[in-house]
Amino acid sequence: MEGLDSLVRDCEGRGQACSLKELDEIRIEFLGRKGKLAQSMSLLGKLDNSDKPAAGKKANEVKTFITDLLDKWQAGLLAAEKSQTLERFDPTMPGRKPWAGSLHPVTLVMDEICEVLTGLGFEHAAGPEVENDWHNFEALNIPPEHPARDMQDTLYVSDKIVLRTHTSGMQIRSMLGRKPPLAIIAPGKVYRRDSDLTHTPMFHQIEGLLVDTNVSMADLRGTLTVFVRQLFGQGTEVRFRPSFFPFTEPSAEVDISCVMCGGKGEIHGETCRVCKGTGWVEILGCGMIDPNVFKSVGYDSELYTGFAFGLGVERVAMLKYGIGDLRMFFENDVRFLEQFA
Ligand code: 2NM
Repeated sequence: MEGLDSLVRDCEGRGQACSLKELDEIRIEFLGRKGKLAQSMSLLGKLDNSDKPAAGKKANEVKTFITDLLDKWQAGLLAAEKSQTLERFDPTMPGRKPWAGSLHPVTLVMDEICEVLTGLGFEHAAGPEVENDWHNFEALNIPPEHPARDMQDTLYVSDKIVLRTHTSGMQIRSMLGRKPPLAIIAPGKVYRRDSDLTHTPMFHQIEGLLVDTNVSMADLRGTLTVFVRQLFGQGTEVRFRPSFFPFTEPSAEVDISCVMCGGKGEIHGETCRVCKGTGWVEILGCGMIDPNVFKSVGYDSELYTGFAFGLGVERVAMLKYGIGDLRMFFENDVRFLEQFA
């Protein structure tokens, strides 16, 4: 009887048991098949018969008591563990947003440019990325020996089939299909055999074309000035420099005041890295359509004149968003892309 009482005190004394694992060990120690209670019970057989009923009853009470005690501790430990994890959850914290896709910066800029130009009255044209020699070169006054046709610059599919090196083929198709007046834009992927820090074999281009009677270089200047100011801001300065393209005469390149330094050429006394200190950045090429191009599509160059222009979308996106490395557009790193959501 005394042994049973001390068993209860012994077990109560373990109340500081701190882990569920320790509690399991205590349960085995007291209630296991070879545990302390089982040992005490095995002594019952040696008692006088008259003492056996009372001792048996007592042993059962002790067993129930210890079982209840250990169950109570276990419940307490489980509750404590739960409060360490689940119930530490703070319902006032902002939730995790589900992942949402976003448009690629090149797509965003392409859409924006197209929106400005359709706002000015240009219509959308579309055409194939795999183009034949005539639409990509011949019709555009690019003769057979021109360096642009070189294997070094153009990706050939076969002798007379190329991956388009510009979107002009679409404009040739449009001119073949209808008469002036006509104002179209041709956006899309183009391919060149070029790959370094500032060139990729595929990039995006938008070209515009307008043909009518009495179209002049002044119309070209006015249209492109309005266009770049809508794209880069009304305060943007624009200048035209003489240049050369086989499909236009005269030709020009258009610079805008640097989007980074505002045309000053320096920021906080340091040379601007975007315009290299010149205050200007090149944004597009343009010109008056060469009569030979009109001849290719059967337009009377005595009756009609027109202008065209072309720009690289990645380049515009880099200037608009201040991106210093062209490769960012093609790596598809989500940490880069999600900034444009
Ligand atoms: C440019 C620069 C100048 C151009 C010409 C034509 C076409 F097909 F109508 F003749 N489309 N685009 C053109 C003219 C493109 O890109 C720098």
